[in-house]
Amino acid sequence: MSTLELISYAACPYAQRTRMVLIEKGLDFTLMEVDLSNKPDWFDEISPYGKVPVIRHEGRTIYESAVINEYLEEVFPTPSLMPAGAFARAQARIWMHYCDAYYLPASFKLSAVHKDPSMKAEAVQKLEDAFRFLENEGLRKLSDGPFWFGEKVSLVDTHYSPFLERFAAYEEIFGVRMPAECMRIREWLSAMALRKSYQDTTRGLEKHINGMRRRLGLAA
Ligand SMILES: N[C@@H](CCC(=O)N[C@@H](CS)C(=O)NCC(=O)O)C(=O)O
Repeated sequence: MSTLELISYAACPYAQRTRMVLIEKGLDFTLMEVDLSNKPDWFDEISPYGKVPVIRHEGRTIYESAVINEYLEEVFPTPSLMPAGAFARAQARIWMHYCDAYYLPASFKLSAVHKDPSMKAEAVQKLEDAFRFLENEGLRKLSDGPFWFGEKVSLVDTHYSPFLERFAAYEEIFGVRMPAECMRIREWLSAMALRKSYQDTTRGLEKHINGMRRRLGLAA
């Protein structure tokens, strides 16, 4: 039996980040799905925040997707999913932080206020600003692509991929669009969609749309 276990939930984009990293690294792991609406007692003991993903490795547990993924990078350094050099690594961490601190709050805000037209307009504006920032300050400045740090996939790519994969459901449900000039983001997403880590973990647009509609209490 594998010594690496991932406690996950199929629809969770944070757990998907870790599944993608495990696949990119070619690691053997056991996947255990937890029903988040009926969490087993043992889950509280290993997940202080009550959230997935959690990994169990050599008898110890680690939680928080970004922390787990850097742990995997340290313990299983080949193939490396971080760029070389302290400065580039700091850049990678800045862009992962941007995802969690700015991009995701902007996208969650839109789903929270979508029924109020003026609040929705403001939320759409903020989300479009976040896309432009990713495009112009991130992808365009860091490399010629297709990935964040060039030819090789990194933890930044696996950090964003599950969430930008789901943006298509936002387009469908909220009628929002990625700004037309964000060509590098589109190219990046197409390059990600070709990877095994994406193909083995994606649930497909229909499930994202249905899941999001269910969570928002919208008719199918
Ligand atoms: N910051 C966490 C977020 C994880 C998270 O929000 N997971 C959700 C599922 S997508 C969860 O487990 N929710 C269960 C709950 O909050 O009770 C990470 O990056 O791992």
